[in-house]
Amino acid sequence: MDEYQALKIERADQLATVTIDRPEALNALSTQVVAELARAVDELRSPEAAGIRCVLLTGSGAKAFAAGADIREMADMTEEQAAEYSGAMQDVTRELEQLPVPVIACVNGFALGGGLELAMACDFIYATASARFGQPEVGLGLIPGFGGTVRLPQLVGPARAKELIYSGRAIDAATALQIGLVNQVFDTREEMLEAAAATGAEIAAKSPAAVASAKGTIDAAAALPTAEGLLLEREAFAATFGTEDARIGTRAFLAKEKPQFIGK
Ligand code: CO8
Repeated sequence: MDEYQALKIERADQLATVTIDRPEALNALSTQVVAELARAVDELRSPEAAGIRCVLLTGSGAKAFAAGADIREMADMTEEQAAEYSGAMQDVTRELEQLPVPVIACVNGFALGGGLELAMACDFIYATASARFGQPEVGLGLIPGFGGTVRLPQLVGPARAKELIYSGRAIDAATALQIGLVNQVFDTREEMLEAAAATGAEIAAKSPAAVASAKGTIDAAAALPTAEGLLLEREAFAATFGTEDARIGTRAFLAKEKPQFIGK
């Protein structure tokens, strides 16, 4: 993988870990971070990344996943520059969602504003007990601009999203767990990363073709009425029968063997 200044990218077996690495600014999403995230997501799609079956996204340091967009950079932005910044980061969140492999956000400390919006573009969120989540933008005279008005209501319902966005209030990990914003909470960062890697290994042992199809179907169906979603599922389900993995998986089951999936 290429050189990065604001990110660290590590690969272990079938797992890639992307770490936002600006702890001195609580991993704020500067234009450089956004550009490097775009490049990293692109690389995760490239042939060199073949074999990676799950991605973890986290922040370096003890205090933050990401404390939002970079307020220092934003302070003097024109409307035009803000549209460009928001568009670039919205593209990153869409591309993350469209990666064929699952992405697990591992939130240590603050996930505020754009930080929470980035975490919500991942497939699901693990958190440390010290994590705090919020959309504080209205306190800056702004509104969420990296997808928060869209994804937060989808995840926790419009009424809870409105209370969080209008008040700018940050909630703790226990509350985030209770409202379904995060899947699991851990005492320490190490425990969280170990658990996420274990989940990644479980995912990696399954058919990559089927996991990619399930991811695409769930995300596409979320934007559709039930009948259309079911139709989409029917087509995607049928298409899995055209894959090698379906033959490998069903034959291995019948032979009482462990399947060795190839991803197509
Ligand atoms: N941007 C830039 N720098 C930041 C940010 C940020 N979002 N957050 C923290 N920092 C910097 C601080 O300025 C400080 O730097 P320095 O040491 O040079 O003064 C350093 O990180 C440490 O921060 P604090 O001293 O403030 O640490 P505390 O532990 O006292 O406080 C908080 C932690 C509560 C997280 C506090 O830093 C804070 O409130 N940060 C801002 C949180 C916020 O409002 N985030 C939302 C930003 S807006 C946004 O994300 C909008 C997204 C859509 C944009 C649309 C496109 C235009």
